[in-house]
Amino acid sequence: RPKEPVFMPKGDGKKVFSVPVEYLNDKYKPIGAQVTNRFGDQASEQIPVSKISIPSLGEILELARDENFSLFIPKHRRIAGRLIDIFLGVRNVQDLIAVAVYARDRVNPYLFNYCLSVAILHRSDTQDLDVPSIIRTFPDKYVDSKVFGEAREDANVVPEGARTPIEIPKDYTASDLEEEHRLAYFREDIGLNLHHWHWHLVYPFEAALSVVNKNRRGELFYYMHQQIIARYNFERLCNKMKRTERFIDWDSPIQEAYFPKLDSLVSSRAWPARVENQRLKNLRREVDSVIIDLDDLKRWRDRIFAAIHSGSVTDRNGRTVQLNETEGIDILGNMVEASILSPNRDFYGDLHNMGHVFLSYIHDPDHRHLESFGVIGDSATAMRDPIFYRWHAFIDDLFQEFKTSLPRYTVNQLNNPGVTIQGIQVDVQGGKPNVLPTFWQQSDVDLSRGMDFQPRGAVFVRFTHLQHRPFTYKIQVQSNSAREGTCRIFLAPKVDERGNPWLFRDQRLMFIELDKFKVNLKQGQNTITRNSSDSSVTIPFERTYRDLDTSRPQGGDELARFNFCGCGWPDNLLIPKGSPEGFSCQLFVMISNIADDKVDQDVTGECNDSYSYCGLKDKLYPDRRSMGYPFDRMPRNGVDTLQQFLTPNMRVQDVTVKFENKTFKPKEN
Ligand code: CUO
Repeated sequence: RPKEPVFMPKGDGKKVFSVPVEYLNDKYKPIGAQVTNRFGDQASEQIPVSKISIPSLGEILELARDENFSLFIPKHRRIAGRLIDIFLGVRNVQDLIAVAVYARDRVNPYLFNYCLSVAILHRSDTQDLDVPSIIRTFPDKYVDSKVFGEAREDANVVPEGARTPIEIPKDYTASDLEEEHRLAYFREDIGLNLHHWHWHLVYPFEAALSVVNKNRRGELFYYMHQQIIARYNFERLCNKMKRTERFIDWDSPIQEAYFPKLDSLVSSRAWPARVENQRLKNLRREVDSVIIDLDDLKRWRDRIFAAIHSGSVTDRNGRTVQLNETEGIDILGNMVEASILSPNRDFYGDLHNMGHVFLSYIHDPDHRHLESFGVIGDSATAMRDPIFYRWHAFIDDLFQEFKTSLPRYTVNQLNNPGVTIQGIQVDVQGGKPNVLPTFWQQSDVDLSRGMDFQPRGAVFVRFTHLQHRPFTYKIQVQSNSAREGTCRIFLAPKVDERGNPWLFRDQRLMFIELDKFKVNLKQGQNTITRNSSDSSVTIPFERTYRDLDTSRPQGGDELARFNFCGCGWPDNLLIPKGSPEGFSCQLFVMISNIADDKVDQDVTGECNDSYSYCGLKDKLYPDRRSMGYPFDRMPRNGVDTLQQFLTPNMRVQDVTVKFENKTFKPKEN
């Protein structure tokens, strides 16, 4: 349709949508022809957009285009659910393009991006489509707002090719006067926040049942966030700080402050900060339809504790559902989060999500200052704030209360008769055995796609993040027969914050999963060799940042896998920072009995390399054991220490994580 107006998709410069006049916003209808001339000349290809009868957007338009969007706010979730349904409901990709093009210029951009991403992830006919990474679309959620002014200036003044990356200082949100700032490198890590955003994109808690109802999603909500807390506490100990304190006294002032230094490019406002000693208050925010008392939150908490202690929940039809050993944690995960799979959302409420909302409005609970929510109100930014970890430490404690009530693993459930681990060694090329070096690494990302109204061309920013040398596990195993097994590798600090040896009941919560993979043992002596880069927890650095790197091919199979595969712990944070003097850790390796691990399904194919925290796309969770096994339960009687816990198929090796305060430039490393 060459005569019709054309809109340029942001950033590309080569392809334009040929948009029917009827789809144009009223503002642009009268000047349709000028819009054509403005962009049409530069287009090398026009993508036709079909004229279909567009479903009414109704309530979806109630969120203005320049407001912020949060999945945790019930009204926002509801309208997101409606837009996702529209995107999922259209018959084919042509119609999806049509309705997306129509919505693009009317709907709130954050809402639009989220809903289209969820739809593309879940439609069978869009499995080979690329969802641009959120950092490409909304870099404002990930980097210091200061760089955008500079980036704009560079893009306008400095010719492409002559631009040098704009450096984001490693410490830009606080100074060392603030003790919590020692953890900023972790909380503000871009890959970490991208992982969290992706996880919630893959596991939405409110949408069509077919989208939400994934295998063991409630349990995975518990486990992935439990591991976040374990990893955060590990980092805290490395930095000579004690474990994060559960946020349980909701009437007391919150000591931790946080000033995010982020500006929203959509709302042209700064993300609100939280000064120290703020208290939660009842929320009276008509504008967001958030009218809720702190007492509501407390009632939900008490009902959930009562359910845990009674071992059963009451579903919405008044029936009793047991919280048993296998599915109990999954039910509880959905109930606490809460997802639409909660057995009874009216009664058990929406505890975890509304906790995010209460905390995110602490600075303006009744909207008198016309302020939006803080970073903890958005899954893309929540992990930046220290209060996120305190809230999730409370949430995790609820789950642990339940786990404590479960039968302990017997020796039979832990042992793998005939399999003995005889030795473990970790090697780093050119380094000492069992010493893992960490350091600072700089990387460049291109922000130009997320910035409007500027000449084209890449504008790179350079940021600094934690990194470690790749390493290799070498595990000596004796087996009395040829067999399969599951190798499970975890790491924990060797001593607690006072330097005392751990009780197993406490240390078990500190174990972070490093890897999990199937092994084929032959009869006799075996040496298992495994590279850290193959971890089932992480995705490679290149994938975390994949579509930031414009030099890489942007097509084919790699793209198709990106969406789901964008979920995964960032490889650069696989192991904690350690300390300059060398931080003592215990590496735990277990080879469990495959008979109780195995899930019969075909796991070949897409994106099967970060399943520990993210599951497998359209498949069952590929490990039948409870997530976190063997550390998810209290120990059997008589076991007080890790050594006492061990059966012959387990072994512990002391390792040291040694941080070198050196910064490597990109490519130098
Ligand atoms: Cu991931 Cu609270 O669930 O942020």
